Formats: sequence, C-alpha cells, structure tokens
Amino acid sequence: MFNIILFGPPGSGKGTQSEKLISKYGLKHLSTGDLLRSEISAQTALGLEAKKFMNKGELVPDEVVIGMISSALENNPQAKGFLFDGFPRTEAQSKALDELLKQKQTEIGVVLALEVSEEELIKRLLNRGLTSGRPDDNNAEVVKARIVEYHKKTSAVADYYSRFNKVVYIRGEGTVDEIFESLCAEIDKRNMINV
Ligand code: B4P
Repeated sequence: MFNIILFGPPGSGKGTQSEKLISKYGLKHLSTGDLLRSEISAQTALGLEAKKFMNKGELVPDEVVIGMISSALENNPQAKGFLFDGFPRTEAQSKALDELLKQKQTEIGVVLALEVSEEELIKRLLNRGLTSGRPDDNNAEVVKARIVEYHKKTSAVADYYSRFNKVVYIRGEGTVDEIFESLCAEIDKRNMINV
C-alpha cells in the first residue's frame, strides 16, 4: 500500500492534481473538502455544523474531520493506497492519521507540498468563485481568512512530516500538466505504485 498526502495552501491545485493522480495510479481519493461539501448538500447535522466554519474561511473542528476520515478508511478495505487531499490540516489531524494508518499496518509514503505565491492563490480562488457557487470562494475577505488559517494551523503539518523526512516541495505554478509531471516524477522515483 502506498499513501500520499497532497499538501498546500487553499487554491494551490490539490483538488485539480488529485483528479489526475487518482486516475493514473488507481489510488482512493479522500478529500475532506469534498466530503464536507457533500454533507452540506445532504443537509446532515454534520454538514450544517461544518458550514458555519467553512463559510467564514475557518477550519472545521478536528474531531469532525478525523471521524470522517476514520470511516472512509474503514469503508475502503480493498484500496491499494490512499491519496489524502486537504487532510491533514493540523498537527492533531496528522497524528490521528498516522495512528489510523498504523492500525492498518501502513503509513504515509510521501507528502507532496505544492508551493504557490499568495497573490496567485487569491487570484485562482476568486476566479473559481465566479463559477463554482462555493460561498468560501466568492468573497475576498473569506479567501484571505482561509490563507491566514493556513499559516496559523496548517503549515505545521509540513513541519510535522519534515521530522520524518517525508516532505517534498513542488512548484505549484505553471500549467496543470507541468505540475502533474513533477508530482508523478516524485512518486515514480519511489517506485512504490504498480500502475
Ligand atoms: P478544500 O476543499 O480542501 O479547498 P481548497 O483548499 O480551496 O482546494 P484546492 O487547493 O483543492 O483547490 P484547487 O487548487 O484545486 O477546503 C475547503 C474548506 O473545507 C476549508 O477552508 C475548511 O473550512 C474545510 N476543510 C477541508 N478539509 C479540512 C480539514 N482537514 N480540517 C478542517 N477543515 C477542513 O483549485 C483552485 C483553483 O485553482 C481552481 O479553480 C483551479 O482550476 C485553479 N488551478 C489549479 N491549478 C492551477 C494552475 N496550475 N494554474 C492556474 N489555475 C489553477
């Protein structure tokens, strides 16, 4: 089993690149953003709670997202590996994920960290907000709050995995295909996934 964390600030291309990576490597895609948005669409109690945080650009409480990921791991016993997109976003989530994977006798193989300038992030998110219908993309104040939240709580995730030498930084600017090639080169170097 080979497990990847695709890491980066909001708008760095995690969702975009995840789609391409899962189709090439056959990994199971786990995006906490997507899982939370489907809870919101279904108007579940979890979704209604999460919406309050997401619409302000804040992170949803750790216990909520850790619970979601734990169920998703349970529900996919046949997966040949997982691609975590937008998770973990705090050090507590990172430790919980390591523990969950340990119970499955596996671990994170690599953390691929996309680096994009703040100016470009804001441009991309506001641009997506023109068509996505996502309330957290169409307001400049909320977009900035998400980036502040990233610096305050999420950048610690890269520091955490650096202690285990698992982080590789990738330039997240350029065309989608160029960035995809850089990501694949790092995965293939590790030669852990049979395509
Ligand atoms: P997410 O759904 O994870 O949203 P994101 O960070 O905005 O997405 P992403 O980085 O995947 O966007 P992409 O670049 O692909 O989170 C949303 C919210 O959910 C969070 O704010 C939080 O409230 C909550 N949440 C989620 N996970 C959580 C967790 N673990 N703990 C607590 N709360 C959590 O796309 C951005 C745009 O850039 C797109 O329009 C795309 O087309 C464009 N783009 C991509 N690559 C490009 C390129 N190379 N050049 C130009 N444009 C590009």
